[in-house]
Amino acid sequence: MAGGPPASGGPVAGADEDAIVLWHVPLSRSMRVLWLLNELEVPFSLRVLDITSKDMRAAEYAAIHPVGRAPALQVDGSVIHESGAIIEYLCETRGRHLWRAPGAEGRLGWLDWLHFAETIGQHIANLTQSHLMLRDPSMRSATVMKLETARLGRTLRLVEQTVEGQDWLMAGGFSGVDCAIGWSVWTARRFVRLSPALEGYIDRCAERPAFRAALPGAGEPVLYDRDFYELPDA
Ligand SMILES: N[C@@H](CCC(=O)N[C@@H](CS)C(=O)NCC(=O)O)C(=O)O
Repeated sequence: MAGGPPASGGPVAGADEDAIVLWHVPLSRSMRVLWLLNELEVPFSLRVLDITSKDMRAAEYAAIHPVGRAPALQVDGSVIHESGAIIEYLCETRGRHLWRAPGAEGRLGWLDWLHFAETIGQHIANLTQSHLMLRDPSMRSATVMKLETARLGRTLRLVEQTVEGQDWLMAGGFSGVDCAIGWSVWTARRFVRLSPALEGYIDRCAERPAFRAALPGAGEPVLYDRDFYELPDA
């Protein structure tokens, strides 16, 4: 959103503007970025936010992310806010082996996967809201939850078709889009049962040391409190 909300395009007041800083809600979409930063082995600082507290709405954080979401990343003197844009920028500037540059073989497929992560992500967000944020069951719609679960499962078919035949999304091996889609599939498993091919894919993701280093540390607030959320009776 450079050129968009006021926090974009400028360094964070009082912070070393050369430093990479990630604002992160453990287990949320910002885990995509934390995982990638670990893969890249670049120095960075982590600011952990608790989504259930007032952290995200505090004036201090509004100066970083005017919409109060995670991730936010300070990098190269700017703050950027979309996990997909962050992944592309980090790969372009710090991990070209995990990128597909314009003109390179696989470029279109790489871009498609990067953005498809948010097609999956929107259903995860809706289900997270219904199962976790709407604590009073009378506020939930069982019909919408059922529909969102079916729609989430359907998005995963595209990933399944690909990882049935190869370990990673790109034929050339692990790349930045596995951080985007891998987190999405790994999180989707809290709401839908995965096929063996998808289980195999997230097992390969979860075996990576950089992924393990992106899991919540002891005492950090966690977004999800169980492995699987059953649908309520309609
Ligand atoms: N499309 C954005 C979505 C960011 C987003 O909505 N993050 C969630 C966590 S997964 C959040 O901060 N939610 C807090 C809220 O909605 O108030 C991205 O991929 O970075």
